[in-house]
Amino acid sequence: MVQLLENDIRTRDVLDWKGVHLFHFQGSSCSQKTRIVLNLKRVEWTSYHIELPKSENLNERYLGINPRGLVPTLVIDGEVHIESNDIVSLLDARFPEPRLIPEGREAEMADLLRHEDDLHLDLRTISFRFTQPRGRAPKSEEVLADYRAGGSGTVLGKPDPNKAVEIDFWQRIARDGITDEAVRVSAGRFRESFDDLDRRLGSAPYIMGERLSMADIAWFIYVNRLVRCGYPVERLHPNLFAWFAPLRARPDFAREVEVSPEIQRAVEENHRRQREAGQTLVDVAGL
Ligand SMILES: N[C@@H](CCC(=O)N[C@@H](CS)C(=O)NCC(=O)O)C(=O)O
Repeated sequence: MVQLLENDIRTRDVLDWKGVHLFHFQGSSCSQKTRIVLNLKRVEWTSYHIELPKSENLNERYLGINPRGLVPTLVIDGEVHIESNDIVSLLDARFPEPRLIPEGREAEMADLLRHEDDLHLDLRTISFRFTQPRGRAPKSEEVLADYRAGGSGTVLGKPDPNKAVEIDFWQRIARDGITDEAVRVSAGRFRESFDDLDRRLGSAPYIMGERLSMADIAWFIYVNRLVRCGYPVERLHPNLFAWFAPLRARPDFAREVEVSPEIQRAVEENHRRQREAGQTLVDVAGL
């Protein structure tokens, strides 16, 4: 669990906040997952929308709350929690109805969620090339300098290595773009994971068996994003698609993954150009 220590936090007023507060962004996969969990549990929460395209996550105030500069962040009765999988696990413990982590299967769930988190930069790699174009350098050197300098720079009292990984990602894509090779590697990792899920879903309606669990919510978000990028889930993983389609039709899931009409148009225009150039996700990754 990543509950920040008081010394990690520079924006001190949040330590006095009562109730449940979520810093999130509509289009962020980890935020979408967290909001679906809050919806299912009917938790009342206060929303703070952080515009990632405007780098609001890297300003002094937000870095003072989450030194890692990522969304989501949960503030609950003055406790500050980061890392979406830790946040949803905490929500399951504090608001147990309905239970989304089956009792006695916590370790198995932790493995499934860790694996999902390990693919986060792969998701970003594919999203940045196959959803709406974000320009060559989504974070300028100036913004990255503020990021480097802002906040305490510590998580649980120790210098946070994740920040350097993030800065490296932004500098790499500004330098090289999202290369074909990076797409092939990331898509290959998803294909392997989706094959595993497809096998599980061949013998049960949900990833962990008979009931919807946190694993379904977490992987739903990834499958949804990959489908939007043009990954052929139905053709390559039919059981996974049969599981995904009814979840995608549920209003409490659909609402959280909705995109604005302008973004949808930009994605479609990007796909049209990619089809003309023989550069779709299927073409580049050889799916
Ligand atoms: N492991 C983290 C990953 C969080 C993460 O990378 N969030 C993304 C949005 S999905 C973000 O904040 N990106 C920063 C940006 O795009 O500037 C978690 O699960 O919370």
